[in-house]
Amino acid sequence: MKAIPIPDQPALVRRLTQACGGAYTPEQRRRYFITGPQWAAAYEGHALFHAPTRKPVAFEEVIRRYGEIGIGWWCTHDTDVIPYSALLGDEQWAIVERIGKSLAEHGVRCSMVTTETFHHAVFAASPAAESPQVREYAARRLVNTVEMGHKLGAQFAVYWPGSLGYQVQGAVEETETLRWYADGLNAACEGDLALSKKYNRPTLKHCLEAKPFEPAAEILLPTSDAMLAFISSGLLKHPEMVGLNPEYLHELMWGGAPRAALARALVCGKLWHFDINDGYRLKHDVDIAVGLVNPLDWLNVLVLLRSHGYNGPFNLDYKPPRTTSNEGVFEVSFPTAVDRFISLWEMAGEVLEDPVIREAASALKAGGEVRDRATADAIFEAQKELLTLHELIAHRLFQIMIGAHRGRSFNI
Ligand code: GCO
Ligand code: MN
Ligand code: MN
Repeated sequence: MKAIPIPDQPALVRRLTQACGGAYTPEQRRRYFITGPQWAAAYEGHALFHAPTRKPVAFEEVIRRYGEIGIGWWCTHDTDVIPYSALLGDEQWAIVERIGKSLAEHGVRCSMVTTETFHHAVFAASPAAESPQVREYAARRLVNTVEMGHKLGAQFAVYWPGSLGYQVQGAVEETETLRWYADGLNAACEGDLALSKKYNRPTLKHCLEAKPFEPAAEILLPTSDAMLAFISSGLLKHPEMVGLNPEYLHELMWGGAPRAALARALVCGKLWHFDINDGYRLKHDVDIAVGLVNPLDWLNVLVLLRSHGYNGPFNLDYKPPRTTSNEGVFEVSFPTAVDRFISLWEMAGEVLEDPVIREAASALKAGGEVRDRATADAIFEAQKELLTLHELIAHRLFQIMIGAHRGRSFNI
């Protein structure tokens, strides 16, 4: 095949993307509570072993492109948009005002704000470091982010304590560090109670996000379950203001079943925000776009969330791959991620209505007719044939995913 001149490449990618079909319109996409992070679109493709492959993208462009795609909500770390030199002073509020204008201009709203407490050298020993000066600074930053959130109209604040842990044991006493970490969250919640009055708005929903590995070697709060225990530990002054932002991949990374982790958060009434992406078990945080690795598991996750009326954000916290260009991020990566999510969400609706699954599930719940209810063998014999429905339901889910329930078949 002849080499393809650079100027012809975007048109080729666009033509093949259109040839894929199955795209939703921006209006259809805006009906879902799908949120786009500043950092995901602006990710330059760099990592420990990788030089960047993309150019920096400012918030004006991210917001404009999200608006065009039909991603109705935007979220950010404080330092994604405010340089360290401008933080905590007047200059940051001028930037926040510019962000507000950009959002209004492109019909996008701010859903969530989050504080970067893992990148800058000041957090080398975590935001809950031994040094009271570091902790005081971290608390100021958290309250400052809450104020940014109120100014931008956000409903959520997220906390990912990535560096809360250690590389080597000895210096860190875990119970003390957890108390100090709670002090930071307490400052954020108390600050929020005052700020919500000042801005005449409801308080934000403060959501904790766990990740089992990276960047600390040993992590003090590695899973959503650890976060739930922390919320009800008695260390938080306002546990009712604090819930969870589980991330699909972070639960998979430690070997858990993401759907089961979400179920545990649901029964605690703490599933408030959800980072959606994909990846592999027991590997690093590859942050692949939703549905590209485990579509069937994703379908099952969304069946659970739909059946429980989850109405919080679905946050596209993934990293467009290094091989995708700046243009590709907005032409291919985001629109296709959104469209896979919508397809899976609608399919989940179909699963819940599916007559085969409904009848099979209710038959299982009815159980088999047993004469002798005190005998294990008799109870088992009475259900034995019904239990085959477990496998049939799994097959039916697969059929729904590939469209076989609508008559799609493959010819040999
Ligand atoms: C990660 C984390 C982050 C957080 C973000 C919001 O994998 O690095 O998931 O992307 O979601 O810091 O707090
Ligand atoms: Mn995340
Ligand atoms: Mn992640």
